[in-house]
Amino acid sequence: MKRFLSILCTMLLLSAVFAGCGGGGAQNADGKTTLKVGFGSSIDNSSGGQGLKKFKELVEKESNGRITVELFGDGQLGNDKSMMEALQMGTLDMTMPSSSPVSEFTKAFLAFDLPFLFTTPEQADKVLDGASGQDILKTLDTVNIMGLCYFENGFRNVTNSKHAVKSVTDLSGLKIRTMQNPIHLETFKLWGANPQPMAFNEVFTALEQKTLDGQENPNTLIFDAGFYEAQKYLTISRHFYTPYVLMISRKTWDKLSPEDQKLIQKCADEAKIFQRETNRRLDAEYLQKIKDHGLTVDTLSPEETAKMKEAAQPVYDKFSGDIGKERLDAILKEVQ
Ligand code: TK8
Repeated sequence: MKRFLSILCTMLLLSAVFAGCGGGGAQNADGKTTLKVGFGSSIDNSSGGQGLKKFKELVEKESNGRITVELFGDGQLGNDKSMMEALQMGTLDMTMPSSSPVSEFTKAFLAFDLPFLFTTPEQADKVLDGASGQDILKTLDTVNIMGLCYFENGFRNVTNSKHAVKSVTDLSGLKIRTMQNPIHLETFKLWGANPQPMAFNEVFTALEQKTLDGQENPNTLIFDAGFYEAQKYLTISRHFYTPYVLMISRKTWDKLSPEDQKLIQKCADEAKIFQRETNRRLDAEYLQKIKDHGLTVDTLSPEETAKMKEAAQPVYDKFSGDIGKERLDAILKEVQ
């Protein structure tokens, strides 16, 4: 019954969003604009959702209510990939996927999927906000999307229901859900696991039904999506860092006046700072909640981290052509 109701809700919402308005960024007769934003996780509890709320608040205030931002969370409007497709068609105005599925649209984003690329959030900020990150964001131009800026999903950790993972050998044979991304898939294979690419909104059920042993996500989402309820072990491995990419449909963008474009970019940049701070605070807070819930938490030792990094090294070469060799070299220099 619950499932039926949620499907019904989704259908109603979808028809509300896609019907009638005939595309995104609709300017109403009174000159007002409504921007519809879809997101895969919760609006109220996840750091991404709180960042989007900040964006909404700023845009509505700065435009004196001329622009309204409507937020649809929990994958109500689709998953990361299908929402990006809706942006391309102009049936949805904005979304904020993790960077990893974005690489299906433009390969340059694969740079951020490299294992252990960043060790601190400050390193990530520097690359994302600097020339390399901005150059990668610009590649969205080729797919009818305008990239605004990067929010933070964060450092990803492994959970599972089988046994404690303290070394790369402990990953052996574990069925771990990964995002739909070739580097993530290849990396987990190199670590001896049995990776299962899957959309985010299918993960909870698969963990509950034990068709998966585990998954990997930042602490904030492990808590927010309720994965901890179906998992017993968490390893703080920080093996990938995932930015969120805040983006707007090119069709919507082109309908906005230059002043409104400027306003939206400014609010996105401001919300970004708030969101990153919020994410870094919640990462620690939600880890405590996961512990309180009774999960066994291990932190990967520096020696084991080095071993995992070494084992995954082949992906750096294998994907350097897709990323662009010069681009990759520049990033590697910046993180040295
Ligand atoms: C939410 C996704 C999710 C991501 C994943 O929209 O799929 O594991 O971490 O947060 O972007």
